[in-house]
Amino acid sequence: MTLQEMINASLLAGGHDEVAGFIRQETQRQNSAIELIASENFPSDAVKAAAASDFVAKYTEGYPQQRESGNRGRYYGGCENADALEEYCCRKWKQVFSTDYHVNVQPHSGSSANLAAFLSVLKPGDTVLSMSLENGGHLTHGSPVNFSGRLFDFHFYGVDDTGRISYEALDELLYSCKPKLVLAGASAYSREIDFRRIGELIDRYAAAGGERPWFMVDMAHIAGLVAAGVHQSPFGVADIITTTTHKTLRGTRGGLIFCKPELARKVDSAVFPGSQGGPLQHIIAAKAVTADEDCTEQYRDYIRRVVANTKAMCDEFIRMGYDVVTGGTDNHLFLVDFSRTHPDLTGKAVQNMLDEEGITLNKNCVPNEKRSPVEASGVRIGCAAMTTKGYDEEDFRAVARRIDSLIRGYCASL
Ligand code: DSN
Repeated sequence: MTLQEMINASLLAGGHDEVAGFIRQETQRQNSAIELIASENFPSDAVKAAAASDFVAKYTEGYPQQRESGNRGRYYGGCENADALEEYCCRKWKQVFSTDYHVNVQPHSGSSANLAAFLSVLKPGDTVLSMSLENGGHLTHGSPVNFSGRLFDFHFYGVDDTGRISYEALDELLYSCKPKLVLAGASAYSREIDFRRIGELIDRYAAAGGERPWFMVDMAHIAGLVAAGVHQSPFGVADIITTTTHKTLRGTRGGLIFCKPELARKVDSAVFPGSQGGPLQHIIAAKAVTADEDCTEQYRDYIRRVVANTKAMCDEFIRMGYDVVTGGTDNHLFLVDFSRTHPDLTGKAVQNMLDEEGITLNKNCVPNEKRSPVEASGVRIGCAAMTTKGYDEEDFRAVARRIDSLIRGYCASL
């Protein structure tokens, strides 16, 4: 019996026919769709099994007894197994990134990780410099409709006319905004981010008399590439590093925070009791399994295939005459910009049209976007999920050609 069949049988035995039906339909959708959302992936049955374990029942506010930050001790009895699990999980994540940074595995999500990271070193109203959402940043990096933009004074750098991060603009903003924290990381950026260069700009600013800002990296999208050594690592450069565990790391939905050892106490306190109560120990179990998997050569090989597949699909779009932002990709995603080649086509229309054909992706703003984010002039395409399903470079080229044919048909029908 497969894991999904066991889940289905348990739900039916409990009389939860409707919920079982929703889950069966989602399984069928995931099995039949071509999944190109760059932030999604398919975790293993082992990850999903751990997430469904008896740890789901355990309250464990606090931290394991052996905690290097000094924030130790739980507020409930019966935590000896949770302690052992959480200590194991922390050790394994340090191994994934070959780092001696402190790690907190309790954040429920990327948003929770970022909130705690901000609270660990910032006060409300402090100035932060980050990449704008319109240019490929994250919602929790200062959007005015998000807690981040409401709590802190965000200023933004972005991309230049070629679609690449403008490190020059970032440098100028350091001097004009005098931020307390510089944040790097993106959700829709296809090129390697030069963390060392940002660190050097901060060093030069501090040497010129500026108060040294904290350097934080949200590596949620590219964490798997960092783990596999195919993207520049922020470890050793950034003070605080956050990530989700469900994108290229291919685990359960969740968050992690890494920090330099001297920030360990502040970060732990900002997670609990600062911004969260009881951790999700069943999800920590699933994160531990994810870390087990991500330490392997098999996983590193998977990531290398993700990068090769993404390049192959991206090159096929370029060969067919599409504009790809920055003219290519270094990672697991790329952006197709329709504004010159198909001026009447919106990202939203392409997303909806492809949805009906069983191809799942998301609309995305492009540099110098003229439309609202709800319409957008481009789409974001990621290859991590379908590489997990076994697609190779030729499969991805074939999907690119199918998308092109569907777009041609759609445009002809307008
Ligand atoms: N919402 C996630 C994404 O799709 O990239 C993280 O920002």
